[in-house]
Order: sequence, then structure tokens, then C-alpha cells
Amino acid sequence: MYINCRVCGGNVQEFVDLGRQTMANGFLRPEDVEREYFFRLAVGMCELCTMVQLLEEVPQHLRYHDAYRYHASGSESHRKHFAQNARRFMESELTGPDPFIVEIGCNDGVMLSTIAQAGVRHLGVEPAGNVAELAKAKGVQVLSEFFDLATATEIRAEHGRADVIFGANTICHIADIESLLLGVDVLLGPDGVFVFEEPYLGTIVGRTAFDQIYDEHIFYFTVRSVQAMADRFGLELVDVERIPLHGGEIRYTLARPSKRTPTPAVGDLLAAERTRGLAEPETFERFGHDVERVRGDLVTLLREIRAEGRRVVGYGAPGKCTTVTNYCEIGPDLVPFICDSTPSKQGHLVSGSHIPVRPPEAFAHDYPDFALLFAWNHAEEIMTKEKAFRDAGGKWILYVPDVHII
Ligand code: JHZ
Ligand code: ZN
Repeated sequence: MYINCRVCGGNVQEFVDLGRQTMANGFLRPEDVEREYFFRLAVGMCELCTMVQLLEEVPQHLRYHDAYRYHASGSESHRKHFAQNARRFMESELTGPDPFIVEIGCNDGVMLSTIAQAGVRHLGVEPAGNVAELAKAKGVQVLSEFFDLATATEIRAEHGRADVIFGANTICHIADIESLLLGVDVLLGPDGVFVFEEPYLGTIVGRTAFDQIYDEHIFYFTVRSVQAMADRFGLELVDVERIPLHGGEIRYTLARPSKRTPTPAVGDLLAAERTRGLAEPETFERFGHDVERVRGDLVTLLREIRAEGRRVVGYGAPGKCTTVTNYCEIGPDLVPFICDSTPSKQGHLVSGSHIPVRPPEAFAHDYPDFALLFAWNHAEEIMTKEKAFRDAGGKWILYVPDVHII
């Protein structure tokens, strides 16, 4: 099957199908299972501009609403990273008279709270009302809207143009990328930058991190596809930087044409992507096989553990665990519960697979033999925090880049 590319209108050819899935952040109460929303989770690549994207999408008002479960401040590493991001902007881009920064999808204010504390003019645009309230409680100015051309026009009329437009794990969520980029064009000052940090297709393919594929991630960026997208909408990709968050992301910096000299990192990463064949059909074919292999290995291991009468508990209920549990058909029979520190996920079920989410105390209270680490991107932080589990003889199961026990 194919669809038309959301960026350029070209043909998008499907390369992987992760089956019937629900919403990654659709954690639900047991009484609501009847009302679950399902769609086909399949990904393809545009033959013209190479943008990798979902074939089917979940309407955005069903994904972002007043009960959005993900809190961006939920880990120490993220709090540190975004505070540092804010300081970096204040030292580089926000140094003129009365600077202004806009964040697309500011979540609970993990980045903008540092900007707000410094008294710098800012605006978070956040459609999910509950996390927007958390940001406001930290002194952040928030507009509860989806970011698009109309919202950007409204912001410009009220606040003027922005020196920085920023997004972290939000730009790849916006299906109407044309309206988003036209909005950036309206709102961005002549010397401003549009900076965004998003999961990297190179990491997803290279580490078989197929759990990054879910309803919220409409696009799976590469330097090449972002550059083509920027060119198409009258912007220029001037810098790229690899960052460790979410297992490996890229921070893209776009500016108006000829305003900044592109850094050597852009050419270097483009060349690396060419060498890796990151836009070649064979690469995706291999990825499809790797995904199936990981599924087989993981399910076999979990069944063996169950047959031996030993216990497994899931650790961390990121959005990613929805893809893995549903694609591998892992239910409460194999993983009776998952513990997670996010209060709004606790007492809920993972959508589709219906594995209950419990607080971390449920883990420490009665250690299992194995902990299946769904939040693998936070391995260091979690394993340090849960050192006593290892000391008591417990073992961690990871499935990225392949299934292994440590
Ligand atoms: P984490 C998020 O995905 C959401 P997720 C979003 N959709 C997106 O686009 C991607 O990021 C890129 C828990 N935890 O950060 C907290 C513990 O329980 O991998 C979280 O529920 N104990 C915007 O959901 C989860 O793990 C801990 O000590 O994949 C991690 O979620 C720590 C550190 C975390 O994001
Ligand atoms: Zn395209």
C-alpha cells in the first residue's frame, strides 16, 4: 500500500507493518477497555524526498488532550538536559534586547521553566491541558493550542516575531507539517532559528529500536529528509548535533536561507547516512527482519522463564512499551505488571496489551527474578536507582539492540 508524502506529495512505500495497535500514551482504566481506539501501525518511505512516515494516523485531538500521560520532567537526565538547553539559548540566541522564545509542545515546562525563572520573554504552545497546567504552575506562559499556521499568526500579532522556535519530541508528532512550517515562517524573526530534537531514524534502524514507532511519531527524521523538507519550505538546515536522549536523537537547527553558514556536521552526517544506506530499500528490508527476530527472541525468553516458574516484572511504562507488548503479543500472562514512576500512569493499563501499571514500590516490595526494561533509554538512571535489585540476585532483560540479560 502507499500514500502521498505529507511533505512533498510523492509516493510513500510501506516497509514495515507492526500490526493492529492502539495509542502509545493511551493508558486506560480497566472500565474503559471497550472504548479503545485501534489503527494499523505501518511505516513507509517517500520515494522522492526520503521522508519516513506512518501510513495511517490517529487524529491529533485523540493523542493530545487534558489527560496526556507523558511528563517530560519524569527523569533526572531529561531535567538536566532541558535546563542546559535553556541556558544555551540564553547565552547564544537570546542575547539581544527583549528576546522572545516559543516552544512547540512545552509539556510540563521542563525547558521553559528555566527561561521563565530568568525573566526572559517566552511562550509555550501546549494542547494537552493537564501538562500545560503543570508548566503554568512553574511560572511558564502557556497557550493551550495546537501549533499551526493560524496559531503562529495569532502569536506574532500579539507578541511579535520569535528569536528561537524550539520543539523537543513534538515536531515529528505533527502530521500537518506544511501548516507547521508555514507557521514557523510567519513567526520566526529574520535572524531567528528553528531548533528541534527528535528520535533519529539512524538509531531506530541501527539499534532495531522499533518501539520508537508508534502513533505519536508520524515522521522518522534523517538529516537528508529534514534538509529536503527545510529546502522545500524556504528554510536552511544549518546545524545538526547528535544527542543521547531517547537512545539517540538529532538536534536540527534551521535558519532563513544564507543567514548562517552550515556547520561541517551537516555534511558529515549526510555522508554517514549515505554510507549506511539510510534511504535504501534493502536497509529497511533488513530492519523488518531484525524486528521479527527480536520479537521471536523476546517471546521465547519470556515463555521459558514462565515455564521455569520464575517471575518477570516490567520496568518503566514509556509510550514505547505499547508498541512492543502489542506487536509481540505480550500480555499480563507473561508480564503481570509494569512499574512506573509517573503517577498518572499508575492504576491504569497499557493500551491494547492491558498490562497493569503500578508504582515502583510494587517492584521493591517483592523483587521478581527478572525485570524487563521497557525504559531502556533510561537504563543507567534506573539501574543505579534499583541497585538493590541486582544485589539481591535480580537480572535485567533488555531487547535493544537485541534480546540480552544483564
Ligand atoms: P521515556 C516520550 O516517549 C513521549 P516515552 C513522547 N511521545 C515522545 O515523542 C518520545 O518520548 C520521544 C518511567 N521511569 O522518557 C517514566 C520510571 O518509572 O522513555 C516514563 O513513564 N523510573 C513525547 O514514553 C518512562 O519510564 C525512572 O527512574 O517512550 C520513560 O519514558 C525513570 C527514569 C523513568 O519516553
Ligand atoms: Zn516526500
